[in-house]
Order: sequence, then C-alpha cells, then structure tokens
Amino acid sequence: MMAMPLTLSVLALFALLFVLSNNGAEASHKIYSHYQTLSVENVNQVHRTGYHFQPPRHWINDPNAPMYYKGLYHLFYQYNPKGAVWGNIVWAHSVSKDLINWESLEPAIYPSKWFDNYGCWSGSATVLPNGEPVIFYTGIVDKNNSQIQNYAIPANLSDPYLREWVKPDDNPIVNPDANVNGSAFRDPTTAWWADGHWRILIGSRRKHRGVAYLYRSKDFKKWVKAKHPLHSVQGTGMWECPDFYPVSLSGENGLDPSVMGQNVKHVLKVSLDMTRYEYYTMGTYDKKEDKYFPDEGLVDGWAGLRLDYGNFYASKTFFDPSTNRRILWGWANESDDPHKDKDKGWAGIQLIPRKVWLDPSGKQLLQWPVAELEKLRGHNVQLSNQMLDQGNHVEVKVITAAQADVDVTFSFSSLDKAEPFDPNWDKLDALDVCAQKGSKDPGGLGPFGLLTLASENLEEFTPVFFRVFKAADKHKVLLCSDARSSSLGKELYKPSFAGFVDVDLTDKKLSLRSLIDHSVVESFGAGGRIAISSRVYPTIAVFEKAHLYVFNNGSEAITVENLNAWSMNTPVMNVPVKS
Ligand code: DQQ
Repeated sequence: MMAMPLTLSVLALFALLFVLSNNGAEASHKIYSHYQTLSVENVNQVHRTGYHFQPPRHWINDPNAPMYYKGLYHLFYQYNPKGAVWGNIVWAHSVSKDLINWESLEPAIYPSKWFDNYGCWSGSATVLPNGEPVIFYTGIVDKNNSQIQNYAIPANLSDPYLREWVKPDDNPIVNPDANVNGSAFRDPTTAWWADGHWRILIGSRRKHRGVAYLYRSKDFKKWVKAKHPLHSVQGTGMWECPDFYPVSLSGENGLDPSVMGQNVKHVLKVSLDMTRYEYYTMGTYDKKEDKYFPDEGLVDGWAGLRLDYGNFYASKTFFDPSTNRRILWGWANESDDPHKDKDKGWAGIQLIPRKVWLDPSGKQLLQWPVAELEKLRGHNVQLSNQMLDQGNHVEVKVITAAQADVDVTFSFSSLDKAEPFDPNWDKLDALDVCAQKGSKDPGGLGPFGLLTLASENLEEFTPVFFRVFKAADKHKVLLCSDARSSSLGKELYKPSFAGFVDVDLTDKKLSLRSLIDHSVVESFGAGGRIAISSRVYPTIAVFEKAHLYVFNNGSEAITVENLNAWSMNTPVMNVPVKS
C-alpha cells in the first residue's frame, strides 16, 4: 500500500471513523435497524437549508443520473423513505425548469426485482443519439451487498417528467466476473461512444487498488469487460462514483460525453471511500488502447486536485445541451452523529449545481454556481473601498445573513508581509495548516475574509479566509473554511477544511464567493479555482441572529474593493407535480 504521510493516515482513520458513524458508503452500508421505521412527525427546522436542495424529511445521499430531458432537469438521489439514517435506498426524483425551483415526483427506481431486491444504489443516465434516456444503476442482490449493474428505461417517452421507469427482464447488464470483488463493484457512469462501441466505467477495488473497470457494448445491451481497466491506482482503496468526461481546451462550453479530438482533454474523477474526498486528474484518453493517462505533474490519488476541499462527495456531472454547459452536482453529508440526524428527522443536502470547465492554464478545473441561482437574489448591500486594518471586522448589515450570497474582492498593496511557508507543511493536508494557522492567529498577509453565520459577540462563527505564505520559489495561498468555532454544540465534527489555490497574485487581489444557507457555507475562491463546503450547526447564530462580517487579522492592511451581499429568497421545493 502506498505510504501515506502521517497526517493523511490520521485523516484517513478519522474519515473512516466518520464514515462508520455517518455515511452512505461501503463502511457505512451499515443499517441502523432501530432507526429505520421512525415516523418523522416533527422535523427540526433550525438547520434546514433555505435554497439548497433537500426533501422534506429523511436521509439523502448521492445525486444520481442528472439529465436534461424535454425542457426539464431531472435530479434523482439516494433516499431512505423510512428514516434519517442510511438504509432502504431508493431513487427519489425531482424535476426543475431552472435547477433551482424543484417539484417532486414519486421515487423512480426502487427495489422490486430479484436483481435489485436489497437496494438500488447509485448510477447515471445516458441520453442516446435518438434522444431516449437510459439509466444504469447498481442493484444489490443479497444481504452481503453483492452488486450487479442494471438498466431502466422510461415507460413513456412522451412524458417530460419521466414519472415511470421500467426495469426490463433481461437485466442485469453486467455481472461481476470471478476476478472482480462483487461487493465492491458499483456506480456505473454515463456511457460514451467511440469507434463503434459504447463504453461505461464501473467503480471498484482490487485489494487496496482503486479501479475503474471498463465495459464495452455495440448495441447498448450486451456489455463485455475490456481486458484491462481504463485506469487504476495502487493504494487508493474503493473508487466510488467514477465520472469520466471530455472538457474543451478552449472556452467554457461543456461537451457531450462522446466528443473526442484535438481540442479536448479528459477528466477522471473518483470518490475515494477511504478519505471521503473526491479527486480528479486531467489527461489523455487513448481510445484505441482504451486507456487513460493523467497529465504529467498531476497527482493521481490522495494528494491530487479535489473538486471541493470540504464536505462534498459522490458527485456527478452531466452535459446540458440546452445551454452547452457541463454541470456538476455533489452531496454534502451532515457533520453530526446519526442519533442527532434521527432527532432532527433529516440528513444530507445537495449542494448548488456548478458549471464546470477547464481553466485556460489546462492545469485544473474551474467551478461556479449555475447562473440561475442569481434569480433568488433579493435585497442587496454593497461595500466598496472599505479599509480593514489588522484586528478589524466590519458588519455587512441589513441582509438575511443566515441565507445569503456574498461576492467580494479583496486587494492589498504588497506581498511583502506574507508569512514564511514552513516546508514541513508540504507533508501536511491543508486542513492541518489551517488548524495551525487559523483565523484568529494574527498573520502578515491574511488571515482576511468573511465571518459567516456569526453570533453578534462572536461566540460562534465560521470564518472563510485567505492566508498568503511565501515559500522558497513562490507565494502559496491558503483558503480555509474553518468550522472549529462554528457552534457551541458538542459532539460535532468541526473540521478546519482548507486547500491551497494556484492563483496569480500579480494584481494583488483575491476574490471569494460564499453561499450561506443556515447549516452550509459553500465557498468559491479566486474565481472558482477552489471550492470548499462546510456543514455547521450554530446554536446562537441562527435565523435573524446570524451576522456577516468582513475581517482582517493580518498586519498588511486589506481593502474590501467591492462586496455585494444579497438576501437569498427561498425557491419552490418539494411541491408535488400535479398529475
Ligand atoms: N453511495 C451509494 C453507493 C455509492 C455510495 C449507496 C457513495 O452506490 O458507492 O447509497 O456515497
């Protein structure tokens, strides 16, 4: 197994413990049987989100098979209809015209046949060239969580709501062969077409090696395993929810999954069960060899690029032909324990869908909340040219700070005061650097940023902030979303999520956008070059008692060049579609 730096192994251990207690993944495919039949009459509203997607009650996890069909966006998601912990998984279904307002439908896929009697786990949609959608999903066939891959098709293609799905009797489409670990074989991708064959990936592991198995089909019915996987990496453990897609080398437009050629790079993303983070590389897809080669210099595994440096998992992208975007969706788990989830009657949210495209440097992806979100913006407050000396914090008043969208650009006149970067930090996860150098510890260039979900006297707050360091050859910019002071509540997981962002500081500016929504702070640094999502549970800073501040605790004075904050309205959500 690949040697992990100490802090990463501690992180992995912690993540494992976290998963064991909390999550919808392999280790946690544990059933809390005594919590499965609770009727949730009193759903606790305090930390429910206002504009992030969640159903009225119960547990949710992975977004499944997002797609656009006949004018509607479809979101399916893993859902427990009986409780607020993982179990009894079905595919719940909601539709939207704008990715923001949602109507609900009856579950689309649920255990009903021998090939999925013990659960309908994650999967993807492929819209065929004739416009017909097909869903691939993982069926659980016994109590040991043995996994096979199935397909489902709409009962009525003229229904834009795609209310009813049929699981034909010639299922499954893929059985694990003798060389495959049948209880770690799941989450089929959207299919792509190349040289006379359709292809899909299925996530797996062989001992400790993370694997994306490749299957091919000429007719979309008979699927044959390729001789070798598309890609695999020793020591990375189970690869859940793989996602593989082309991105354009020029411009922000998304591409259909089958687009290949000169102007295209491929992205492979995997959800690493061992760390509960999502990693991706960009690289070359050799369609003759059916192999994927990550670009040189990109790290393939633990320490690689992450889609989000916080609570964001089991994500999936899809191509939206109506706007030519590739859209990314991820799930954010709760950060408290299952007993609390049971008490509050719900668990899990979907983060705001993000447009995703390749940075012009070709070295990373960029992400930005879909533009439709801006329709929810209500009352607006602006700050401009607000100077922040060391120790200052200034309130951004008269917005609903518990449910807001904030977009701010900070500037500074010099990089000279950046603190030295300790070379030992290279071995640490950024989260540990943030734990050592938090928002309160005075610095040079930073810490500066936002204090979100803050109580008036700062007993509670979630700071989202930059701290700039000077390493031997360049500056390193840390973005933290630090939950350690977020709540006076006990027994919460309060991580100091953080990542280093590769950004050009020539113009001496750093921008930050945070979507604040009662128990989630979803942040995008440096124009979408980094994203961090935190789940937090303030006890004082709730509803109208939540405040928002800009702050600086560095000796270099910071200017809030321009800040826009909006109260966010609540969209339509969970309104049943009229039949
Ligand atoms: N959740 C699903 C699995 C997937 C995991 C089960 C990821 O298909 O691997 O609910 O969160």
